[in-house]
Amino acid sequence: MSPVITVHHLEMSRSTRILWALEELGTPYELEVYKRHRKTFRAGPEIKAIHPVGRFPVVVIDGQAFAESGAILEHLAERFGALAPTDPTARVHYRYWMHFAEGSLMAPLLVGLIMDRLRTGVPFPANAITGAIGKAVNKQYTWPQLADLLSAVNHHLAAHAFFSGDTFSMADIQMSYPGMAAIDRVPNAREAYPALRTWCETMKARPAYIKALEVGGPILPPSRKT
Ligand SMILES: N[C@@H](CCC(=O)N[C@@H](CS)C(=O)NCC(=O)O)C(=O)O
Repeated sequence: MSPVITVHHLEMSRSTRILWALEELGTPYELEVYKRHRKTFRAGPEIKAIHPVGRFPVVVIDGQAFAESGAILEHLAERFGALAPTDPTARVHYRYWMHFAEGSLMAPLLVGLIMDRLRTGVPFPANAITGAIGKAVNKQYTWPQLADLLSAVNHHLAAHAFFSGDTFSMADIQMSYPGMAAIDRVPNAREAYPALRTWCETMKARPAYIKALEVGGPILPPSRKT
């Protein structure tokens, strides 16, 4: 019997990954959609009633609440016996990228985003000073950090079609949010990381990804270039 699954999904967020995984698995699920605050872009506190961490995604499977995207994806892979490689070499890649997404790549991406907001999200004329600080932090810390990390991603994808090697897996879904955010938001990423860009385009063409966006809306917020 199929498990009863409810996805608590925050618009324009990492929880799109869970919708995508469930569409790939072809299993039914219920959806609860939460909106971001228009100014702060934060989520409200209601989700804490479902899971105390108060972050998205949260998935309830047969009455038990699960949080943390990577852990949810691994649980789904085990439960459905799908989208995780069994070959030992592929499993090494799989585990590495499953952890790399949130453990290494997301932190500098978020710092970059926040530093950019010091220019665009602070009123004039204070934003001249805060923007200069943000720009300096990004130049000295964020962009060099991301250059190292994204070069490693690009290097892997230049040699392998997918993150676990030859076959699509949950590792591709887990890497989708930082991978797509990097290509969309990091200066010159499209030119500097062509294998990552091609992989992003391949992922965006998958029917289950397209369905997840139809159901849950865009994965990223609109970019604020000005
Ligand atoms: N590492 C966690 C991150 C969870 C997280 O921070 N989610 C964001 C959405 S992308 C969130 O819930 N933000 C709500 C807020 O900050 O108010 C995961 O991958 O599940």
